[in-house]
Amino acid sequence: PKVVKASASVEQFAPSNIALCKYWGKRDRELNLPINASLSVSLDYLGSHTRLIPTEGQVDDVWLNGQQLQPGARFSQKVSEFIDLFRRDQNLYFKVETRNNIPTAAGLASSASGFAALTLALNDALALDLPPEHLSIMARMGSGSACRSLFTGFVEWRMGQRKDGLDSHGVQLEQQWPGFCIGLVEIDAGEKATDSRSGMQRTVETAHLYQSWPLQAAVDLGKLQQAIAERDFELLGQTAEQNALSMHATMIASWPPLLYWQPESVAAMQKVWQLRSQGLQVYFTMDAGPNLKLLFQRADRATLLQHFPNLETVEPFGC
Ligand code: 2P0
Repeated sequence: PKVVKASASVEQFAPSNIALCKYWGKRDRELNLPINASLSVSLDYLGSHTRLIPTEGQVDDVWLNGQQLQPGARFSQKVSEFIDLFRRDQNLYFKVETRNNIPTAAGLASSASGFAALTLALNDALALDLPPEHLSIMARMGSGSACRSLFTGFVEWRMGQRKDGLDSHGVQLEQQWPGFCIGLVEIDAGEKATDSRSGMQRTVETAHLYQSWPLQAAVDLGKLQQAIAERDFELLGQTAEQNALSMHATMIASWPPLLYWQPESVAAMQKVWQLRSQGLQVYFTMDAGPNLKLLFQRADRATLLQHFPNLETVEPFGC
């Protein structure tokens, strides 16, 4: 993109997102190009606020949730390398303040919303005026799943076919689903031992089972599109839960094995299955961590809260 000199400070917000069909595996690690298409739902007001203030310094000064990071810290380096894509060889540095309002207790990843908000802020600070799909492509370079956080509601990440990645970005689905709820079940809010980036690389390189993953994802994507178009909650829930468990199966089949679950994760899964056997329409999905995200409808919220008292619920399409 064309770059002009930044002047005033800017602030932008981007939501976190939960994938119903997961992104797991890259065909290009430099550009974050996925092996499969994915589909997510954005979490409304839960996400990252990022402010950019031009500085006279010769390095970016990165703050996360009110704390200044060391220039050598991993997140700080990732942010600075991402700004390099916009800065190129210009003498242009920022104080970057990112605040996540995602309840830390929920243990949700914040890199998706963080890089999406940073992309939007850079677009403003540098007066680039890039169209949404172009912003999504840029956000993807920071973190793959960030390309979905550029949009609200249901979002499909089209994997694309080009080597340069210019056709690999998020696309917002037009359908809304009032009453669609997501519940965050905290099992463990701590840092995970293996981040997604190295976890997916290990899976692609060592799990023979991974060969079946692109097929599973392609079938699930079609089912989810149908479920969303027809507001078929059972089809959506079944597909999302099976997709998440299939992704975890490829992780477990890696070497060294990758098991993100804790005993309490399994107990929560069994609780969901038991509630379902009693007629409650509740499903779960899980990412590269021990926490569960429950999928249900507003009418079942009160009943569900009796069984998961600490459930933090979000309605991506409002009330
Ligand atoms: C997803 N995850 O679709 C999947 C499910 C985790 C499990 O996207 O290396 O942080 O920055 O492209 O985007 C997390 O992966 O990885 C992720 P990079 P990212 O939500």
